[in-house]
Amino acid sequence: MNERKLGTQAWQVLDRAHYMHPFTDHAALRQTGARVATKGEGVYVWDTDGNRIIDGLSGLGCVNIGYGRRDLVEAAMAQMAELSFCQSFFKTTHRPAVLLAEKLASMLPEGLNHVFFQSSGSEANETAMRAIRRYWDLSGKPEKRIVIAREAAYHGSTHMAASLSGIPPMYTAGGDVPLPGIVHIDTAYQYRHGPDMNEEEFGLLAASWLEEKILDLGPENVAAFFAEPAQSAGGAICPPMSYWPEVQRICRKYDVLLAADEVVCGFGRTGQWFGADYYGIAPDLLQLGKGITSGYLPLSACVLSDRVADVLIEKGGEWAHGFTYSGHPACCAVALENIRLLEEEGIVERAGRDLVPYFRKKIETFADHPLVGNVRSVGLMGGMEIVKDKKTREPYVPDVHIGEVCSAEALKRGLAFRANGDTMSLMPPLIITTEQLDTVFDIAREALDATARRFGVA
Ligand code: PXG
Repeated sequence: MNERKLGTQAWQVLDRAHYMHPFTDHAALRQTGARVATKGEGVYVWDTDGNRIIDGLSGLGCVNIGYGRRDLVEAAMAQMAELSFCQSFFKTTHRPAVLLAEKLASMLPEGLNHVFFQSSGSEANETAMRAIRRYWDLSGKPEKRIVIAREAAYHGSTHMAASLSGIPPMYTAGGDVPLPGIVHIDTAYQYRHGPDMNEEEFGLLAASWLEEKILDLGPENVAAFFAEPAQSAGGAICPPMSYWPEVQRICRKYDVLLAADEVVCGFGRTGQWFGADYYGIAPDLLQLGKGITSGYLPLSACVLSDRVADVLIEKGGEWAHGFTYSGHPACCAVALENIRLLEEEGIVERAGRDLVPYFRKKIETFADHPLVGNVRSVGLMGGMEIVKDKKTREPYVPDVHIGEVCSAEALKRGLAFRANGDTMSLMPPLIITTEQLDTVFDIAREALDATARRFGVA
């Protein structure tokens, strides 16, 4: 079989027969068939029908540097040719893992110096949870077990990561999820929880829900607060600037560890290198993934502060935790090259300086669209929340998935524009130009207009 000659339909038949997709209603997929992607270059992806799609989502918030960078391909090839695999279980190490760990420690806030590698964001969060529980066990406080997470959180799809997540189908789907010892609080979602308040006051109010929960559970029982600096999959929920410093103050007051899931925020999404830089916090644990390699190879990191690592190292003996692919040499080599390019070409710096204000100005023009109840953004992550009634903020979901209609309208016009519930999300690659951003927002508007027409909204 010459696979390259197969047409879209033939691929769809094979796909349907054998390939189980993540987060997919396969019965529905059977009706439409999947789009078959073939090639990526810069901010564009092509499919077997010859369509060129502008990727408003950076894949899944990972392709920060854009598609098709030869330097990354060559970094992987060179490393695979030299040392294709190396375990680090039995007193063995290798250069790319050491160099990357050192590089991350030098970039992250003070004290985050100890790097554990895995392949996915979900696994980085597993590592963080195991480290948190072990830290308290070894510190002689095993009763400190409960971890507080938030509504609308997405931390991944393994049992623990799904349990930490706060998007209803994730942690309410049954199958032993949620695992015990995890509780959720409301998040800093101003449009739903405090729309008429001053932003800074709302941030302090939302932080106070954490304090209330800690006091309710008893600080002696609370191990950690686990949260994304800004929530991506939950619908681009961006807290006011007053929220995070207050959360950090509360965690310190009650001796509760702070674990920041920066799987999406890390590597420039907020316009600064890390969400911790943007919001001015120094977490005890910080998880990275996605943008660490710009999605070219799977890699994630769980970075432990000196405080946590010192206890694990000095009191713990062997930590029975690790993965075959912890610190995979090719993945680490690609991450190093990705970070080098992001730095040397000033990609993160330019995004923060030039693109972020432009993106914000453009997205804010959607506030008066008849379908859009709320617009929000941080850095190059933005959301437009569709509502049935702008006054009452009544949503369409769960009765009607209007966001999916809008998403399909955008795709027809050449834009990947994701619906997270009723919120239409954008997180373009950091290398996008302002002209390309104009196209993104022009198509987004056409898609919203077409959706409004289909729903009889003027
Ligand atoms: N943490 C965060 C904050 C994430 O966004 C994960 C952990 C899990 O990473 P892995 O590599 O295990 O998938 C994620 C994943 C979306 C979307 O719609 C986002 C993710 C995955 C799927 C869809 O924005 N992020």
